[in-house]
Amino acid sequence: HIETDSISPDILIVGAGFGGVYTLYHLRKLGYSVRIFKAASDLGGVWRNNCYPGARVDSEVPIYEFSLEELWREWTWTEKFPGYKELRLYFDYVDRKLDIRKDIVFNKYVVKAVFETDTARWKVMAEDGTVVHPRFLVLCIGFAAKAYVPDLKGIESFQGISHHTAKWPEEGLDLKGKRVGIIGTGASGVQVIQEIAEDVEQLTVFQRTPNYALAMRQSKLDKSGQDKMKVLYPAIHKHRRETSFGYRYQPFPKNLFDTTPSERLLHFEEQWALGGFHYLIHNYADIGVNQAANDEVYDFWKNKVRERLHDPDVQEKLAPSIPPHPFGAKRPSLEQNYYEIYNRPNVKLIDLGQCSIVEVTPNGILTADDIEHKLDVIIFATGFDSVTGGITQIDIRGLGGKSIKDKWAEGIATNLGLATAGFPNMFFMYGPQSPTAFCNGPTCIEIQGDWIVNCIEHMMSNELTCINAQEEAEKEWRRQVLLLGSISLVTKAKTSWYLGSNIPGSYFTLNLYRMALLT
Ligand code: NA7
Repeated sequence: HIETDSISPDILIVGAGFGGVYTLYHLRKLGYSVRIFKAASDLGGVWRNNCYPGARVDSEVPIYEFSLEELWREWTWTEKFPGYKELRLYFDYVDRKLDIRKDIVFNKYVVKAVFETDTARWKVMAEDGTVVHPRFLVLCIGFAAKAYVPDLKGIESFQGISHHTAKWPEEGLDLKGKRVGIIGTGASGVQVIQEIAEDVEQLTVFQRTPNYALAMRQSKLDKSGQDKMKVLYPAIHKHRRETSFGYRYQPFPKNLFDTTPSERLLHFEEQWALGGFHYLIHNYADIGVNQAANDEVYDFWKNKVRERLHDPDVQEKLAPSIPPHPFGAKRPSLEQNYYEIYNRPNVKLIDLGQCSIVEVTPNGILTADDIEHKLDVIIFATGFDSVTGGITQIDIRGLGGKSIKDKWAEGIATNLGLATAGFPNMFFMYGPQSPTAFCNGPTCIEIQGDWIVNCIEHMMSNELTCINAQEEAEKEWRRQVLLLGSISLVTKAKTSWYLGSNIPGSYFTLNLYRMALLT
């Protein structure tokens, strides 16, 4: 091991996305020595890892940015929903303003962390042998740090090019004139499909479950318009902390069947016209818990989608008469021209429910109808071992040498989704049992980041050595998370990263905090 105590900080943060940068900035301002270890070669978190064609955020500005005035005051976005290139430029700008990079050690992939009781410090090891001994360990690795590729028969035999969306080559990939197959129609799949369909010779989409995608209604932004809006930013950023999803808008404070059919049709049309997540979030308060209300929301969505598709068979595959899961039980993507793509002659949709994948062959993908789909490129838009996968792939050992993976194999337990008993002086954010999937990233991160920073400051200024989550407290938090999950229709989806059930043999419980709003 290379002992590098010269960089052993008071606090080690893992990850340099929104969470890592926010926490570093605030802890450093308090005078502590802080370092970030970052696996990639630059900052930007999820926007560093995801550079597949069409990668873009589904939350609009100024909701999706830091709320620090020293940052938003001089920054101008060019689009309401920025793409990954602009988000990377934003992180460059953040670095220029806050001088972040100087405290990040890049290409440091953390593989192990052991809590040493005699010194009450963590011993953290990176893949290259670097070892540091921070007092506090803060994991800001996001919920999508571990990509998932299904274990398909013959996968190694494919002679063409294949990539997972989160492992896309930085230099890009020329898909012009290629026969491309894509597995997965989640947020990443939808974005890739609509971006590449026009360029490729043939696009074959292997869909297991249709995405209930919503119209993004993207728009260009200019400086003068944004400058005028900036007088509202403090209120907008304050308000986003107070809404249940961390956005500008809340669920509509009425139950669906307390309205007339005409009233709700008007409401649906208005939310639809606004675009983004309005139709999901600012819909009636009970659509997440009442199946009959949810069915109405689904039917309106289905009819809107079907209007855009020419082929009745494709209509049924993309917007089925019988919903495979409740509306909102899985995260809808925001789309720009996703549905029109399926009217193109070079796009083929394979419904894996009707015809499953038998194996990957050297030349493509063989389906159960004995057709070999000849492909030059296979794109795995198959998601992540989400939420816990990024944490448990690090060999983290707390009191008594117990590993976090073993602890959570018996069921996830955290206190407030911020810490877990037996792992003192360690915090995580935007992870298990916190609002994660149900909260705009920067909002959740700033709230959790403030809590962690305040806690560390309290300990440092009072010369307290150790903080450890209490088992009783985490039992109560787990009870609340599961209770909220149990009344939510979210648990009705068959395969969902919200439940961990997208990974074969994994959990099937809502391990995220989902606020329930009932009127
Ligand atoms: P998601 O949303 O988990 O989507 C993964 C997709 O891959 C989804 O359509 C899955 O189908 C599909 N999938 C997964 N395994 C298989 C197998 N074995 N065969 C066929 N299809 C499969 O990941 P994304 O990267 O799109 O988005 C993740 C989050 O990142 C997103 O919610 C945003 O918050 C950002 P399924 O629906 O499970 O039937």
